[in-house]
Amino acid sequence: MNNSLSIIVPAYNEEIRLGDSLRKILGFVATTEFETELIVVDDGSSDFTAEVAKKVFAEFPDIPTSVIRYDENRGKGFAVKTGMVSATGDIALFSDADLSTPIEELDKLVDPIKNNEFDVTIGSRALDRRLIGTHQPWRREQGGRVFNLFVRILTGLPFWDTQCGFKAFRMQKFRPLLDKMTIDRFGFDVEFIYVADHAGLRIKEIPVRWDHCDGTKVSIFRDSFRMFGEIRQIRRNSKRGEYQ
Ligand SMILES: Nc1nc2c(ncn2[C@@H]2O[C@H](COP(=O)(O)OP(=O)(O)O)[C@@H](O)[C@H]2O)c(=O)[nH]1
Ligand SMILES: [Mg+2]
Repeated sequence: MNNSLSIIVPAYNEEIRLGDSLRKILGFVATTEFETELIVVDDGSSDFTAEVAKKVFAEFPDIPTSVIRYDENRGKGFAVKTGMVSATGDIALFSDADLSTPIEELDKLVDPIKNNEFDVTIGSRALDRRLIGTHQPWRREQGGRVFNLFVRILTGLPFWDTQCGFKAFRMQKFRPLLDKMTIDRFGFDVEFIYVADHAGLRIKEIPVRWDHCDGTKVSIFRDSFRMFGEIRQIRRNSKRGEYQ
């Protein structure tokens, strides 16, 4: 099995946080022996996100990189899917633009896929809370717990944190599932996991480090509300057999 890697970074109005993160990722990639490409998907930003990415990429001419941009903001899920469609790696990993999970954690997710133990690995903040340095604001963290409890009850999935922005996929197995995905915003993680589980892929939740970064683009009211609706949509889709 081949093990080239695509790293996908969805980015919405990230001109401030993105440059340093991309330099960290590319610096890390330069030290690894694996063939790796880096894809930034600019999710209809109204700032200089794409320009920042291109500028940093020009500093690392030896590493394959690309910037995908479209003009309308479609949501993190849509951005990640767009990156995956164009990814050429055997394994794809997506990471938040703020590197709340440091890129050095990559091996924890990628090695079990390389070793063919799992097909999908999901970073988790719930399994070992000692790995959390800076916590999310209290309300956000509690909201996350409630959300994950709902996810467990409503989907029957056995995971404790579906929302960490750090996940990896064996693309030969996951790519055929991409066109079943319907959720473009923050509920997409749950749909990814639900559909992968349904298709019999082997999924592992793995504790990773996490340091909350200020500058969140998430609105706790608008986005939580939407996310609960998205979980219900997943149940509806499933009942209608749309994930078969
Ligand atoms: N909020 C938001 N983030 C998006 C969107 N599209 C892509 N993203 C990216 O999704 C990632 C997670 O966002 P972030 O604000 O750090 O979330 P948080 O750390 O969970 O508060 C970042 O890389 C964003 O740039 C979008 O439409 N809205
Ligand atoms: Mg963040």
